[in-house]
Amino acid sequence: MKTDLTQAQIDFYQENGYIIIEDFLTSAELETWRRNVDDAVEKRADRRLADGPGWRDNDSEENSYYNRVFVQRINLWTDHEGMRELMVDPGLGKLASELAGVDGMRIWHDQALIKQPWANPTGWHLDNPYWSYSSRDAISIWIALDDATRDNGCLYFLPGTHKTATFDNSSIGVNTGELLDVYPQWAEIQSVAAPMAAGSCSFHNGLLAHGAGANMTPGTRRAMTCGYMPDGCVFNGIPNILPQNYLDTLEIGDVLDNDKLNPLIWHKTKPYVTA
Ligand SMILES: O=C(O)CCC(=O)C(=O)O
Ligand SMILES: [Fe+2]
Repeated sequence: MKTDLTQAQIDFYQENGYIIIEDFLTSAELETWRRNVDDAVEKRADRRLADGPGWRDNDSEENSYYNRVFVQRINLWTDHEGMRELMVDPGLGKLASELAGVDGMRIWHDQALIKQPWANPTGWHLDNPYWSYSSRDAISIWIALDDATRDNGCLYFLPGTHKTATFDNSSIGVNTGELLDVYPQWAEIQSVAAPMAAGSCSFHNGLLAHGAGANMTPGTRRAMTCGYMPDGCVFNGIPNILPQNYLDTLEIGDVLDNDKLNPLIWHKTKPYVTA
């Protein structure tokens, strides 16, 4: 795993809100990621989250479009030992922290996002407004487990939008461009496609506008992703993936420092978890 950054890469990320790191994983590492993600996703069956009754794939009208955007399996690190070892790697936390310019990072949630053959596009959206904390330094990694191309649903970014985004958002729904109704001032920005060879990765800011194309091929586009929370962020009242028994203990403004739910995977000075 390539965990060293140049100042030019950090500057590019800060300016544009994303960065692509080619050949991030070695071919041996890529095989390990593929094996673990495939196994963890298979064991989840139709459950998006490890526990809780809701959020299964189903054929309701509300879900029928979204279920065909991607197969989404969240927090695989919590119920698959192999995924846990991969996701708590301090190298990931160090990269995310250095790009974002913060002292340390916690896992917000991971997710496998698998665009199956002929899948719908992923509408333009921001990530951080979905989450239970609000930060201009939130960041996600997206690791290509298959070659991601313009044909099978690679990511697209609207460079620089992280600088002017508020926390308003649109849902990932049937209208791909709905986010531009919320932010009409972005409608003239040229989008950037991010095709990536398997084993490459990108990082994007939690307030950067991004989406992905449809899968116009009979092949599968697998990606493993993780959203990170800068250490010290506070609860904003949005439940997102937090379990009810934890939500019951939280007031708006409380620091989200539960090491079991949101492990600190890297920090400049504090102790952090190691696999
Ligand atoms: O892979 C996709 O289709 C979308 C990815 C995405 O929105 C993300 O990683 O935040
Ligand atoms: Fe996203």
